[in-house]
Amino acid sequence: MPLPPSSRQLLDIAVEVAREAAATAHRMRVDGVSTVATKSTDTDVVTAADRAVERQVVDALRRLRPTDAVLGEEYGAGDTPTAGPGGVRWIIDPIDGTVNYLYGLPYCAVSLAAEVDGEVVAGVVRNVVTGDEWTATAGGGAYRAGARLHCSTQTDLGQALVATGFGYDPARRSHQARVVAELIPHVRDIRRMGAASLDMCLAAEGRLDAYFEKGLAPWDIAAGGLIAAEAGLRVTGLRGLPPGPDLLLAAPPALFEPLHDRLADLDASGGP
Ligand code: LIP
Repeated sequence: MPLPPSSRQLLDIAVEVAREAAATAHRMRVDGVSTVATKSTDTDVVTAADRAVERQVVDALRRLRPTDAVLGEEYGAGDTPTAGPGGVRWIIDPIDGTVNYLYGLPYCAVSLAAEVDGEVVAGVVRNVVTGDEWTATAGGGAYRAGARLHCSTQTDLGQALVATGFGYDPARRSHQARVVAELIPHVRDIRRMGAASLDMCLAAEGRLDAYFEKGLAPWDIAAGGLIAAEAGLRVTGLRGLPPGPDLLLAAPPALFEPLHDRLADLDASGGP
């Protein structure tokens, strides 16, 4: 019975595959991309690159680790096997920040994580345009360009730069906008940049103080959430829940409680 792969081995595979995928995404962006479909609403777009990149990632993972499972944004689990006990499941966002990618804005990323028994143990987020790359292993820290990352040490919510995002459904967006409208007088400022994984990576290195969003999918959360947690951020839902579609909050220890409580009071995890 072969030994299970180490987190380091899984990260090495993730980085190799993500770099090749990001190169494809960048090349397709230079060549010109267009929307090929929409999903939940007419602004929730899918480009040919989203689909091509996910197919490339899955094909690469099949070659390298043929018995692993996958979960991708565009093709789900495909025909890959279910990950049994101790098995590996790869969680793929081929292009996080798809609207930015479609508009040629340099804030979009390939996000790839390895999960074992429900725990993300390795993850990589690579900006498709800039080549900036963040990595982490569970218990092994978060890194960019060889430097270990540490989150913000900000202690005053009123001085905090807080990122968030909005869903695609108009009714949900109205609720989210109301939350932001009530929050913004109590923080330094808000940033909405359009890619959850990159927002969590910037929070991991203190270039944002905190991040929250309702409506994220597992592929938005997996790699960026590990990187944020390994950099010292608390990554949770509200009221003791784990991070998930109701809400993800990533905040440094000193800001967590005041920001959590204000978001709970504003019903940030509620609404449509
Ligand atoms: C995006 C998220 C972002 C959110 C966007 C969108 P996608 O993911 O990363 O945080 O605000 O609405 O959901 O759709 O580009 O993979």
